[in-house]
Amino acid sequence: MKHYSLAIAFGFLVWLSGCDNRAQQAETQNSATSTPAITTAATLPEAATDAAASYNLTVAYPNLTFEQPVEMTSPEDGTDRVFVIAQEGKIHVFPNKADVKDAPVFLDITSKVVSGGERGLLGLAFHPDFKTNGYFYVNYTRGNPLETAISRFKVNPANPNKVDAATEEVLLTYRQPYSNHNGGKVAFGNDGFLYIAVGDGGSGGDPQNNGQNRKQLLGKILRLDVNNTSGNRKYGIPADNPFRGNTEGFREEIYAYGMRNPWRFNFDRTTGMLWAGDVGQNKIEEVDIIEKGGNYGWRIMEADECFEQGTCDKDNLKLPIHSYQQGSDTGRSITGGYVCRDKSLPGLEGKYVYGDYVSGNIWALTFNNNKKVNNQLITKMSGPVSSFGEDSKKGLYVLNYAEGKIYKLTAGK
Ligand SMILES: [Ca+2]
Repeated sequence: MKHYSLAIAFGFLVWLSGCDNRAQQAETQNSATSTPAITTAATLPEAATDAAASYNLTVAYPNLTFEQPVEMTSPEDGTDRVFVIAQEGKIHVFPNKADVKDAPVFLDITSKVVSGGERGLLGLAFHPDFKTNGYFYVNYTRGNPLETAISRFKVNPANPNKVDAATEEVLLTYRQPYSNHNGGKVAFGNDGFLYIAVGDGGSGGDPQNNGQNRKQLLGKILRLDVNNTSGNRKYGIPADNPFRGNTEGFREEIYAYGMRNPWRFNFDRTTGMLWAGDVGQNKIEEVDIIEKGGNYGWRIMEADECFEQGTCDKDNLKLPIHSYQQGSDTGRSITGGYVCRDKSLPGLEGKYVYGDYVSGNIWALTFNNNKKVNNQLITKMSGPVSSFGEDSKKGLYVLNYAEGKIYKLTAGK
């Protein structure tokens, strides 16, 4: 496995990152100190501002513990239910109440999923008309040779908390040449189209140059019209997809390219803007505002810098709105979050809240006209941040991958 592991320090796998250098860095770091790489709040450099004391992480559902949770989301169907993915291949469902006692299995496809490291059941998106059609979409890895499947399932009409796995309709598959960098997020935009995060295929340094190769789906954000079909495809190509009808052999599913591993992206529910955290290689983690047809640079660039060279042609490449150098105080693997629309967090309204898987840091990025104003550390998770989540009231949550607990982001005193 060519991914960065903190197994020595914590007894579980760190994923999403990806190369031998980082594994070596981690081992060096861990053998050099007897304490974990995660720092305490007292040692944070830019961190300890007033804002840091103003936000807390509170266990949202004390009775519930999940096996390696990687996603939390809610359909807008009026039921105020929460859905949580366990990476091995299960989706749990429960009412959004703090004292909820258990979280029954909504869907179990563990027998189909190849899980472990960065593989598994990784993404879930409810159709905008889920309330009437019962459709939802998942992103998971399977098979030998390994591939990603984007599939649709349909909820049991007689039991809204149950799904027959046999309802699966596979829409799209693509080979995964290495076990890491499988992307994972799926979400519907305000345009009603399904967006898919696709990593560069893995190893380290994108050896196949997939990010820049528009004839491949790897290293991209894709956009599909799941309400139509076209030719042999079980989905349509939106009329304004940037490479629709091209004569160069580019994949028409592509919405944006030059991504490394955009593990988590989300739409701002108010503005519709698409925000992604793209996991860095050896040096830099980045936040991108994803625009149609944009080339986000990988592997020419790693965030703001030329990748492994002094100079490179940056023309026509999209730069991140924000980036941070990897380090024990900052982090080593970004987890993209949400533009906060939680009314209980007025101080974070309209800010992009995201974190780092390795350090547990959680920041709020203030922006104006797509430019960064500032970036504040607001709190810190004791454990790996696998994902952020939203409930149907736009409440903001953070998933602790190792503990299996879900935390609500709350305002302090
Ligand atoms: Ca980039």
